[in-house]
Amino acid sequence: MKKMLTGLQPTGVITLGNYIGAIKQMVKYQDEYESYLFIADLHSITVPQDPTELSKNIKSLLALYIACGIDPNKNIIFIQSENEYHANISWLLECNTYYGELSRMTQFKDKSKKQVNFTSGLFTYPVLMAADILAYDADYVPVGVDQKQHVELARDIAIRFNKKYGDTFTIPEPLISASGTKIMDLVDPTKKMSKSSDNQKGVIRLLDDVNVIRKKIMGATTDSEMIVKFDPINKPGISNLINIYSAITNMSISDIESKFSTSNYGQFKREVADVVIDEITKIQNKYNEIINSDTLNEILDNGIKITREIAKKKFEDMKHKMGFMRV
Ligand code: ATP
Ligand code: LTN
Repeated sequence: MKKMLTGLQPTGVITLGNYIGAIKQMVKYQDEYESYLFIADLHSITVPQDPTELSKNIKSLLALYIACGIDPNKNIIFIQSENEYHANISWLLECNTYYGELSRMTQFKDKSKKQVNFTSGLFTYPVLMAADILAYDADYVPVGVDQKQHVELARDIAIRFNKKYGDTFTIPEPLISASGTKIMDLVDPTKKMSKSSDNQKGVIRLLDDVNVIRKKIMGATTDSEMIVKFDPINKPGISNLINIYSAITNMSISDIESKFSTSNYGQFKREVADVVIDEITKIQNKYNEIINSDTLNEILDNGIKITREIAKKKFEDMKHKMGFMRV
């Protein structure tokens, strides 16, 4: 059975973008693949985190995974920092990754610009991500397009390591949602909808009050043309709403254009809000049911037990091949 793996950072309540770009993909394929889903808490500290907030966000993200339809019986779910082998493997891979390669990562370029003083962890972040993926020989990595370059780097590192030390890793492939969707900020639709965005109005979070969600969608930036037509260059706001509607309802872009051909933007936005709220209400109900249950700890105990074994084996294999042994 092919393996699939992904992780999300506990950097705040996840957005509709995270849900559509990563989680929905995991749910869609959970019956087909052996699935690993983790909380990338080690990645989150590449930018400053408040410790109390961080622990809360970790728990909340776990509950949201389940609330979004991730079945704990079909997925191995764990916390990255509980598995010490990820950081160990990452170091061995770091010494097989070039400075030039990491310098070309566009996320690093963007995120480092936003801070006066950024850490070296922000720079080596993609290597830890490669370790997460390669430790489990994942075949597929469901991510939003913004992470594609990192998965490609993981491929390059795996190919290089295999060539140098012999066959060790499966070469992973990014799994991008069918429409290649990147959900954009509702206020500035040229910018990715991001968990850590400063402008709350542009970001829909899965735990937002539904009335707030409706207000955000009704207030989304559009254009003056008044035609519901997909044209990301000239009509980024409307195209973003079409993408959201399409991802939630599974309707094609052209069917959506026909359905709303005689609607004005207000009517279209109301319908987008209806389908988004319907989906998010189900998620919130499930979340409230499980957030304080013991099941969450049981899921994590099971996950760490399984994944520690697998990652340990990979680490030992790498060490052996690299010459770390007594002779
Ligand atoms: P941060 O703002 O902290 O960088 P983020 O919102 O970009 O967070 P991540 O935790 O980095 O979220 O990403 C989790 C997953 O969600 C990744 O697979 C990423 O590609 C996907 N993702 C994030 N934002 C979007 C978006 N706007 N559209 C589609 N997919 C997205
Ligand atoms: N870098 C990713 C989170 C992440 C991840 C991974 C995704 C860490 N390790 C391994 C897929 C596979 C992000 O910021 N979204």
